[in-house]
Amino acid sequence: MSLILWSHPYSAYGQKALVALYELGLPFEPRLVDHADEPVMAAFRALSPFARMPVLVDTAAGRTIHESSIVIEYLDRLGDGGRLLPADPEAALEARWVDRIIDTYVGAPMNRIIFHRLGRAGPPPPEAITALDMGDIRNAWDLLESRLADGRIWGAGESFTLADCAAAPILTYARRLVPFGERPRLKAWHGRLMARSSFRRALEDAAPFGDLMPAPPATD
Ligand SMILES: N[C@@H](CCC(=O)N[C@@H](CS)C(=O)NCC(=O)O)C(=O)O
Repeated sequence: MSLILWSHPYSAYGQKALVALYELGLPFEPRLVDHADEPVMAAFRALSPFARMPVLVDTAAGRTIHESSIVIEYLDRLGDGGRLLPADPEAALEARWVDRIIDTYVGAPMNRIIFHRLGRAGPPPPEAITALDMGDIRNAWDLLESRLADGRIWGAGESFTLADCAAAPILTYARRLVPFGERPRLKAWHGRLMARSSFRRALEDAAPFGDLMPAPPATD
């Protein structure tokens, strides 16, 4: 086996890469990023410039790949190609667009809020900063709700792509900070993501770690 995935099963971005691995059926060896294990963390920090997971190491190719979206592009090439990044350039553009919106305006503000709540990112930020982060997530919900108005089944069209790998875990966590509210298409898409077997497998991997999210479960 030549692929090693450095991650933690509870990590949203780690799950994003996991969903891609399970979709493509690629064998890999999971390597746990265990914050309590200093030698493991030293090895991880040496691999990851910002100490962020996931990191994919392809030992056969002698390559280390950072950033979940790039990890998925790389995995898609190792698979049959043209699946998670569609071969059609317009469809690929849409998949990348949805992925960027989710990463930049949902995942990044979500992680800022979570890491401060967990006490892992210095003193709490001023309320105004948290309000801006929540506002970005709310705007992203509106944008995605309107993008889904064309009746697409998945995030970027009729096939499951990079956009859905990103959305499955990140929407699942972020809706606990900013509820979906009255956005029926977003809710229905998330329901389909929750039922997808690749994401169910990723959630099963995370289950032994319990619920680490510093926010109440979604009720909407
Ligand atoms: N832009 C990065 C974001 C990765 C990221 O923020 N990962 C979080 C986990 S979800 C992380 O590693 N945080 C540091 C930590 O948990 O120690 C990507 O797409 O891979």
